[in-house]
Amino acid sequence: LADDGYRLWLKYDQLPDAGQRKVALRNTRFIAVPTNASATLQAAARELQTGLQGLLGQAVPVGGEARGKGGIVLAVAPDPALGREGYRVAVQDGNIRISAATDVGVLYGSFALLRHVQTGQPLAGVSLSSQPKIQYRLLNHWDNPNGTVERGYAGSSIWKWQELPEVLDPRYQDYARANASIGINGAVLNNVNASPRLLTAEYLRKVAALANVMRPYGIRVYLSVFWAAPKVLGGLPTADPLDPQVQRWWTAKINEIYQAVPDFGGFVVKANSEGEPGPQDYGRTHADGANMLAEALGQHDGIVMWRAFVYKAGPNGDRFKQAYEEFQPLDGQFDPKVLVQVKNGPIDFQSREPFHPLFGKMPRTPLVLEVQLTQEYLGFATHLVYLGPLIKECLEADTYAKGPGSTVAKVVDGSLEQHRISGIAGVANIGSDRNWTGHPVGQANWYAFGRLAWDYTLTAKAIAQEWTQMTLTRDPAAVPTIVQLLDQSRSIYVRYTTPLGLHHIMGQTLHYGPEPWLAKSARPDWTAVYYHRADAEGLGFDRTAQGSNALSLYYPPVQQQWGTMATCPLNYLLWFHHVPWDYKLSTGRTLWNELTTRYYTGADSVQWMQKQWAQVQPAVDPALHADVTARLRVQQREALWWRDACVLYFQTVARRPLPPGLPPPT
Ligand code: GCW
Repeated sequence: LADDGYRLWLKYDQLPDAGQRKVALRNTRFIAVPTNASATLQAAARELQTGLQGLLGQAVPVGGEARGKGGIVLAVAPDPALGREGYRVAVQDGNIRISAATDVGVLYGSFALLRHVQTGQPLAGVSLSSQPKIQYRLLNHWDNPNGTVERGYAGSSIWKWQELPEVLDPRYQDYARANASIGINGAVLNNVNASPRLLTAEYLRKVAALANVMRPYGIRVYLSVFWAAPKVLGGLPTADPLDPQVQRWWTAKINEIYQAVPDFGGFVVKANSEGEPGPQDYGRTHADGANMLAEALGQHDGIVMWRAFVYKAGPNGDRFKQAYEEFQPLDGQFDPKVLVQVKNGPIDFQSREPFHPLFGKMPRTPLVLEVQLTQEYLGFATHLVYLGPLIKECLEADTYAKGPGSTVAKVVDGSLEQHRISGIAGVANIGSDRNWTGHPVGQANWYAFGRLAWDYTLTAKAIAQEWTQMTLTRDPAAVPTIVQLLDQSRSIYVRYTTPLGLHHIMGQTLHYGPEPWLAKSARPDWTAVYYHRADAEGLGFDRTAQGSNALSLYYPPVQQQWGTMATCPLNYLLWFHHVPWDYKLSTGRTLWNELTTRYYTGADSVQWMQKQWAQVQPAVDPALHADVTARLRVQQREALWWRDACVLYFQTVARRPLPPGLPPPT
């Protein structure tokens, strides 16, 4: 049977090495779970049983008591060193003991043990221990009640609202398993451009049904909120957060939600952004709005994630600065249950952005990092782009808030300011396509997000390797070839689309393909020429003191590094500087020559990607291999489209010949 990708990385196909299977079988003769085990422990035992049977080719019995030695024992025991969700897997009294302070910790430990076997590591003497660095690790679905997914490229929504709550698609459980296996512990079910419908009694029953499926897997459900719900659902004349009627409406609504979903996680709010209503409609601040919801949550164990993605039209403002200008002054005003959710980066999920200047500048507010897994600006589900390096780059960026080493990761995990709560969110790339993500390699982005949310010290490469071994092949020659391909893919994409810090020059309506010539739009800051500023002198957006001065939002060491053309890393150069075409870069080339060279080498590199992929053909499932091969063909064609469109357009402004050796655009 062809591999349709449905099983994701939870494939559990038999280990090829018979010797390894034999050793593993000696250590997994039984799975002992406490009697009266919770649904979570039962899920852990079931997963181990299914997984090991597949991997080792022999059924493993599940029972109440350890039957001597050579089995797996699941144990819940207090262990302050592990926190609420951490686990330990160790050999004890001749058994492999998976222990944690909570049931869900044991579940995470069980998945860790399976991953250990799946990636071909020996079971004898196994010793694993880990706990998450970030507390709320969430997927944000931009799914609408009508089944569409905003910026979704993998089919319609996986939530079949009209069939719920009666019909429970088995996919919901597989979704929960996949998330639990990488430590994701929350799902925001609906689009941040939220329909008020989700808050109706009718939909809350459906939400509750989904929550019931996810609960055993340690996943809580959350909802995005339509700010004007008290008006459109409650019939109130206002949605002013300071109006007592509005407050009462939300309190009652929240109580209703918790009746249906006792472990409901809380809310995400997009307010006063891109036309959405919000507290500013009533002269109130984001803090007024967020705090009202937090108060209405009362004693319930829920949080409010208030998005900082705001910007307004205006020819003189720099959109780069607007979230900062609106939110930074509110630091210290938010309720303890509120986190402010900040995108990577200051503009909008571009293929490479400098880190958002809010990180490190709101010390009294926990900040959620929001990354986009669905490839809105990175080639949809057609271009192969592994996002591990992108997410890592952001997390490792140094804000210098408290001196060197004050990374975005340390802001986000709360350690820099000793916050009580911390969170990270990935905008999901999941849809109803049989393989979940459209592009088979999109699965790696879901996987990498979960793994980094749990432990951002893992390298993007190590994660790519795990995923490859679990999902594509265990062939020792093929694995490094694929890992190299994944690891390079994002920088290649940047090269043939937006090298040297260019940004927001994509096709305007779909956000697909190049449109650097776009000069007119309903919004002055929504054109490509606004962002690249190409003119007879040069290229790039001057964000130094001579320009928009967005650079001043960062701490001085960052300002210093990025503040001059000579010291600014080439990857960010055109984000911050208007660089003369003939300016000599550290590569020895002029800007014009470097720019065009990058477009050409970037597009050429897609051929390299094709070759790498062709090489591993014997080691990968034929259907899956053919699928990726076909998508790479599109990618190759479109890399040339990007290259030619951008080079030819910028040439009309730069009026310079291509550097010697580059063939003319096709
Ligand atoms: O990137 C933009 C998208 C919008 C999205 C918005 C946001 C959900 O083009 O589709 O809306 O960001 O993040 O709010």
